[in-house]
Amino acid sequence: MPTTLNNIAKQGVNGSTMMPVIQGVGRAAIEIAAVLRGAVFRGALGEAGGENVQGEQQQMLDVLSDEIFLEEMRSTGFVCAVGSEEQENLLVIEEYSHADYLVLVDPLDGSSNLDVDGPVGTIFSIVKRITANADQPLVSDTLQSGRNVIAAGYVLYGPSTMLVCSVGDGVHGYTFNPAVARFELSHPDMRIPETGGYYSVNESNKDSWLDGMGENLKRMKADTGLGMRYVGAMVADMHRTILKGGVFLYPADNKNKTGKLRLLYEAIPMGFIMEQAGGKSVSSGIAVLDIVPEALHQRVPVYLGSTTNVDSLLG
Ligand code: P6P
Repeated sequence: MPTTLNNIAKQGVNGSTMMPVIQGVGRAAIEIAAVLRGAVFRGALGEAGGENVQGEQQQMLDVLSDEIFLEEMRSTGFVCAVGSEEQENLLVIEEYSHADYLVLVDPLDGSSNLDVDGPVGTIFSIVKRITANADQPLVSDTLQSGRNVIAAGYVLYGPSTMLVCSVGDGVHGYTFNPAVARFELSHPDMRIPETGGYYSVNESNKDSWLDGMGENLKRMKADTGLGMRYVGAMVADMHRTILKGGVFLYPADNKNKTGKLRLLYEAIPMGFIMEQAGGKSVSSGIAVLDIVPEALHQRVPVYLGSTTNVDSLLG
């Protein structure tokens, strides 16, 4: 009998409470994957005509994925609010505003890959509310360091649809099996290799990097001889880094002086996964998971990967 997402209930101290929420992520992933695969026939590729809070052109599928994800979080009955890359403010789920958990999400990460049929993903992180259940959840409920994350993970929409997640008891990968329309355990206990793999970065920015990162990368490349792979979707680049080893980085630069990637729904969930897989996650000299967030859409530089490579890169 295959192992399904129900297996999460047996993992660590938080598995049983996290299983229903992660099953909700799984339902959203199945629906988003179906929408992506049929988008070209429904005229759903391309821009929605507006900008998100990030000042980025929203794709129609960004908007739809955000709606699907919110609806599935509502249907769990355990989520009181969602902080989304696509929404300026915290979205309170009114009928469950007394529930215990908040979810941070990048509903469709790397959506600029969509019109070239490239891989995209969903990134999520789950925290327990700080406000009393009798009160309305607030943005302050989301501003918790990664050390308070209860569960996190990502969905990779590639040749297969994979849901990779952790409830603090290792990292486990589930692949969607279309024959039975469910996720089945395919990559138990994922661990990042200590050596080998690739460095993964948008090297076209290197002349504008801050913090001497251009020299650091030049030194690391000479020291390790790593090849380079870069997809431009964090989920795909991170998934390869965890499976093959190496380092993924997005330094601060003259255009994004505090970094491009978002702390709450990109860096923290991916840092949580990376540390659970035996790797290292650093930003501006400290562990990503030790940063205390100050704003819902805060951006940070990120350096995530095999400990030896991250240490070699950052000196
Ligand atoms: P660039 C996608 O927009 C994203 O947020 C991440 O998924 C990805 O790692 C990064 O930005 C790509 O940025 O500047 O290389 O296109």
